[in-house]
Amino acid sequence: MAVRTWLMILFLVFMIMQKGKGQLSETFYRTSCPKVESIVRKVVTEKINQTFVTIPATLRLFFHDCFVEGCDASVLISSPNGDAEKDAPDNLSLAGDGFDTVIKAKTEVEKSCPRVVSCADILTIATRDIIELAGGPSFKVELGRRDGLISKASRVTGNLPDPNFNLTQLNTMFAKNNLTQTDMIALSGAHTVGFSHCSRFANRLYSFSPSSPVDPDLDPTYAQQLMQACPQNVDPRIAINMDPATPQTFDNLYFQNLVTKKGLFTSDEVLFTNKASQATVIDFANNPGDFSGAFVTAIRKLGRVGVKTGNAGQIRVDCTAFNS
Ligand code: HEM
Ligand SMILES: *[C@@H]1O[C@H](CO)[C@@H](O)[C@H](O)[C@H]1NC(C)=O
Ligand SMILES: *[C@@H]1O[C@H](CO)[C@@H](O)[C@H](O)[C@H]1NC(C)=O
Ligand SMILES: *[C@@H]1O[C@H](CO)[C@@H](O)[C@H](O)[C@H]1NC(C)=O
Ligand SMILES: CC(=O)N[C@H]1CO[C@H](CO)[C@@H](O)[C@@H]1O
Repeated sequence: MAVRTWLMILFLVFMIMQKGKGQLSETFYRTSCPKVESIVRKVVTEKINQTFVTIPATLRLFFHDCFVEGCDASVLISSPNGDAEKDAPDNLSLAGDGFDTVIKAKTEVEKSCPRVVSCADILTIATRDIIELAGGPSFKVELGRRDGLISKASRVTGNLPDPNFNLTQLNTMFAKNNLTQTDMIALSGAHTVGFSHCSRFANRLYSFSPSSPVDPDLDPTYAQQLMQACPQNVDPRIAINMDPATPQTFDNLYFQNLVTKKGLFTSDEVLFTNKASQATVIDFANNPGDFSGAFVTAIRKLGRVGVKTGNAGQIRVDCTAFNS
């Protein structure tokens, strides 16, 4: 073959390799840190052994990270001025065990592969692991995210969904993140584990409307139970299980709860009451496999939101601080 043809082939191979560098891949650390997934898995397992809260805390942390600046560990940054992403009003409810899981896993990963694995990828792997360890589906994760250089409380406002959102508002916010209505419904199934503070749904119990203080879309017996757990003027630190049936298992009972009007937030129950999304909720309630499949598709898509790859951002050494 002519030299020119060889050069052309070389150039193409180079271009393909360059392209690969800027993309997420399931084998991203195959040569640079082959043990990363088993290292993270061990830390996550140990942490869950200490406290169940690790599971919902890590899952919600991943969601909040991805929806603000993309999945880039921006939520982990601590600012001495108290104006980082995690300092936004929603911070109080991000449980510390999620942060602790990533920080502990990073410490272990750094011992084997210093300055190679991003905090954003560690959070992604840990999230996959907690889902599986809570009884949810197993799946592979794409890796190769870089850590972001921006973390601002002011960027949180308007980028996270509110528990009083209606279907249109939910769809709009998820669509901004390249997620469909089906993705949004499946991801809402994350509320099958974890806790909510009373303040996030008290309006549905005490001040829904002038004619009906209790939200008519709430099962009356469940509403009574919620009022007992969350009386008016309750200690703001009190939190209750979001899935009253199987609060510690990642299953599709969340959707069965919606069908029986036991969705905790308006944003949960509306998925069933609105005809435009009801069929999907009924499908997920009746077919656990459909939910699992849709959830895996959706959380892998969530993991691609706003990612930095290639030479963008940095690989943080300390997940709570930008490299100096
Ligand atoms: C669809 C829109 C969503 C809304 C309006 C919403 C809202 C909320 C609210 C208000 C809480 C209670 C926080 C507290 O009081 O401590 C909560 C908890 C939680 N959310 Fe969501 N969320 C949504 C979607 C998601 C998604 C997509 C995920 C993950 C894939 C997720 C995972 C969680 C988890 C695991 C908890 C429990 C946290 C804990 O126990 O520490 N949520 N959510
Ligand atoms: C977690 O706890 C179980 C039982 O208590 C034990 O068998 C297992 O070895 C523990 N795993 C880790 C990683 O600590
Ligand atoms: C959803 O809420 C928005 C904002 O409050 C409102 O404009 C819209 O009409 C609502 N849509 C439905 C279907 O209720
Ligand atoms: C959504 O997808 C488009 C096309 O792939 C991409 O350019 C854009 O950055 C994505 N948006 C987010 C928030 O990830
Ligand atoms: C625990 C914590 O960090 N709380 C802070 C949350 O953010 C608000 C400002 O939005 C601060 O006032 C809190 O101190």
